Amino acid sequence: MTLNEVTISRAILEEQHQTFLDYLEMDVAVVGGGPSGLACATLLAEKGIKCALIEKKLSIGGGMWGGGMMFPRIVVQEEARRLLDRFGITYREFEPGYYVTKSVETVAKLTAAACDAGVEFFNLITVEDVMIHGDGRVGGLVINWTPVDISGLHVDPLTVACTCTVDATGHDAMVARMIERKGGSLQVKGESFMWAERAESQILNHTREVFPGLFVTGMAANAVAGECRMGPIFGGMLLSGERAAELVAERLGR
Ligand code: 48H
Repeated sequence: MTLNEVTISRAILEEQHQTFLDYLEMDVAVVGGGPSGLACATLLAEKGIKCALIEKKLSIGGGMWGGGMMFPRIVVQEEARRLLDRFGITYREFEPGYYVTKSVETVAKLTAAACDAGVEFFNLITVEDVMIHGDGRVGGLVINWTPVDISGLHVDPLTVACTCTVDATGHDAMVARMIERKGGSLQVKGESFMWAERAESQILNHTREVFPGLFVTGMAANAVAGECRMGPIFGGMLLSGERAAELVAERLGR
C-alpha cells in the first residue's frame, strides 16, 4: 500500500467536518473536561443522550493531572468509591474511607469511559458566550478556537444549539459568569476558603439548574454558591457529575 498525504488530510477534514455539522444541534453540551464534566457527559451518553464535551485545552482531564501539588495521586472518599469501581479505576485504601488513585489513570479511564459511551469531544474550543432568545433559556453556546482566543485575533465565533448546558468549567464557573456579566439573573458568589468536609458534603446541594437551561457541576457548582474548596479530594467531583447527569436527564424526560 502506498500512502497518500492528501488522502490522510481528506480523511481528517471529512470526518470532523461531518461530526461538527452533526453537533450543531445536540441535547447537551458539557463545557469543561475535568472530572465532573467527564463523569456527567459519560452518564448522559450512556442513556443515549446526544452529548458533546467542549474543552478549551488540548488535553481532557482538567485539574486532575496534577494530583496534589504535582504529586500525581488523588484521594476519593468512601461515598464515591462505587464510581471508581464503575469506571474501573484502581485504588488503594490508605486509611478506612480514604482511597488513593493515580491521577493519570483516573483521567485516562474516565476519558475512555466517555469515549465508549459515545461522548463527542470538541477540544481546543473555547466557549466564549451563551445564546439566549426570547424564552430566556440558555439555548446554545458561542464557540471559537482556543488559539484565536489566546492570540487575541478578531475572528467572529460560531454557535451551536443545545437543549441543556452543563457548566463544568471548574473554579472560574465561566459559563455562569458569562450570564451574570451580561445581566442575567444569576449571581456567582465565588468559591470560599478550604474546608474539605464542608465543601464535599455540600457539593450535591449546589449541583443544580442555576439558570433556565444551565446546570452547574463540580467546582463550578461550589463557586456559584460561594461554597468552600476541598483540595485534592475528588469524590465530590465525580458524585456531582453524576448528580448533574441525573438532573439533566430528568429535564430531558429521559
Ligand atoms: C471550554 C473551558 C472553559 C471554556 C474552562 O477545573 P476542572 O478540573 O473542573 P472540575 O470542577 O471538574 O474539577 C475541579 C478539580 O479539578 C479541582 O480543581 C479541585 C477539586 N480543586 C479543589 C481545590 O481546592 O483547588 O476542569 C474544568 C475544565 C478545564 O479543563 C478547563 O480548561 C475547561 O474546564 N474550561 N472549556 N470553554 N470557556 N473554561
